[in-house]
Amino acid sequence: MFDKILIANRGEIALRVIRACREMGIRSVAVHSTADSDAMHVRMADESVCIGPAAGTDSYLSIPAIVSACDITGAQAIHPGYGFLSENARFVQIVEDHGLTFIGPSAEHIRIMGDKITAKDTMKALGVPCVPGSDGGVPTVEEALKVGAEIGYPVIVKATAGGGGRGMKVAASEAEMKTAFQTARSEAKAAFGNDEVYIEKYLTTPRHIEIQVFGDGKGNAVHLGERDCSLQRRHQKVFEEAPGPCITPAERAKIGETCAKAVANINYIGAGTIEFLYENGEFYFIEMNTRLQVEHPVTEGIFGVDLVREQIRVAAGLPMSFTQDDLTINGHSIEVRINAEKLPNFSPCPGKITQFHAPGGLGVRMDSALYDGYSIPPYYDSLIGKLIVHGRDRPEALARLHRALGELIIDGIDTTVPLFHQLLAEPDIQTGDYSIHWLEKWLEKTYA
Ligand code: MV4
Repeated sequence: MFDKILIANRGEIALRVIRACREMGIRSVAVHSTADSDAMHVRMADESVCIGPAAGTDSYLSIPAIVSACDITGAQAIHPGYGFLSENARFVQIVEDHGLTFIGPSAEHIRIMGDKITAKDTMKALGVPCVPGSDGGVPTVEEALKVGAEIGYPVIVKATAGGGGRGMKVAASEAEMKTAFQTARSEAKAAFGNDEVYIEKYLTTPRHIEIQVFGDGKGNAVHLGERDCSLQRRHQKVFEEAPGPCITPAERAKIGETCAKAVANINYIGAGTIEFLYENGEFYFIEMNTRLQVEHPVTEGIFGVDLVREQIRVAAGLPMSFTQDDLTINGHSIEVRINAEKLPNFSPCPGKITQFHAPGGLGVRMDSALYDGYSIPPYYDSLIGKLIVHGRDRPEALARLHRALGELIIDGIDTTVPLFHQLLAEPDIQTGDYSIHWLEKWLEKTYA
């Protein structure tokens, strides 16, 4: 096992990893920018290294600075958290070339899943159900029209270098194809330097269901069920839950086994998420994320496992501490993302926290790097906390979320907390009746 791990991240996820390290008897190294000298992750880690100026590109994304920080402190492994360098195949390669361990998947798996056409081809060959569409890249409008005629409209044109909602255009009919295709291509070229696009049948009202998988890199893998992350605004998740309110145990077992088999087959190591659109009882693969996700705590809540501990174990060459048979779902978990943003426009709202009080009690988990008097810097993501609740069933989890939100105090800045009070009063949220478009439609009618 490692003696010392460096965490190449900040905020709540850095604390999350430091906590796992401490429970495992592993020393932790925080890295930070000059804007983060007073940040909680710096205070909580065993030691810390300043790696550059405030801008993320000069600090948390600086590969030489982070590798040097390992050298200085003697850290043997790097946990990337999410965002920043967590899905950067070149970083993984450099880390390994320096004799260090990247706590996450191989550079090759990150590269495969980073190219959305290759990811889809790979998953299809592994027996994972995909959205009907083009066979690989579509180079010309003529080809695009042919695909459209075959699969039928509406269709969606996606950039292979995109993902997470960037570089997509919908064509409702043949008449819209030329513009959709050309716009998608030129936007992809400008945004990613790669204009390759592919085409899929456009699903009109799906849910976003993602399967948590975990591999040991030696051909063994498990699944930890699904999360429903349909409640999003501009491709940013705001509310996530597990299990999915509309997924039956039989559906879960079937898609879960398919996903676990797929990642076992490629000797995948560590945590991964296989994203699906779910419509009319069918799962359609869209993307795979090769990192620990923001919303992983809802999965931890219902399975009672520590996913970061498992990431560290398999990175050190140890087996996972559970098998598929050990994994049973207990109750229901919900996470809400608390952002330093002002409603109704979700405009970033950094500033000084004059008072912070985290909720507690049975079934309540607050992952946040806030403290009284902390100043949220303006340079990074606006996520400042995640409130995660667990209950014996969904109604209990909802009641507990309502209760916990009432205890939470964040003064001095605006946050997304009022949104959750409002959402909890909505019948569709109470019954779990929502698709990927529900939140944006609700925001339109509520704040218009
Ligand atoms: C789609 C789709 C409908 N049909 N693909 C958006 C993010 C990226 N991960 C994939 N996305 C979508 N792909 C087909 N074939 C609709 C979306 C989509 C979406 C997906 C998940 C969650 C929220 C979304 C909001 C708008 C569009």
